[in-house]
Amino acid sequence: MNDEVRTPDHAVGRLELPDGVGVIAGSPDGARRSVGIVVGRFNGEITSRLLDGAIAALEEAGVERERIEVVPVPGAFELPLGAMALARTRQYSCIVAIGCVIRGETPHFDYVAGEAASGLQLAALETGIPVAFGVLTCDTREQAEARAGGPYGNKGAEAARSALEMADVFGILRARAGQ
Ligand code: INI
Repeated sequence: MNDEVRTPDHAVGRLELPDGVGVIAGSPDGARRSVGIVVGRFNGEITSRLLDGAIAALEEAGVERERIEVVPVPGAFELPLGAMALARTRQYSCIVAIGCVIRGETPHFDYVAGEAASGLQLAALETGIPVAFGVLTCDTREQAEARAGGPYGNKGAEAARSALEMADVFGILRARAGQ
């Protein structure tokens, strides 16, 4: 599938699980799930493509379009607050955060990208709702285009599948705990 393409920097082999151990593995199954998406307007040409990829992947996984809700925010810096607000409603199985940060001349990039990453993780850890990181952090616009439906796939779609997979794992664990 084109949107799973790895860059040459990454190892291509699949995870090999040893025999004889219990494995609790989720799958990106979207049936009966509601999904919240928070998306940055900054670098909107790129984030629009990531958003399209995410929605297509969710629908492909069985999420009904009417059960996808999108919250646009100004930029990547605002993604954690948006994700936290969505997660706290407890109306969504998972949240997909989409943004694009491109390095400029100043250290601004490091603050925006760093806060987006740590804030999104915090939103997930604080609420227990999976939050996927569909945020590109690139040196150039070309690198971003390559990962937003270009030769290196669509990272919005990957994030959407990751969010569904984690929601599924949580569902399995909750069922086993009798919750
Ligand atoms: N926001 C982004 O999403 N991407 C960027 O590349 C970016 N740059 O480079 O400045 C950016 N800045 C805006 C930031 O996310 C906030 O919206 C803004 O600082 C207001 O809080």
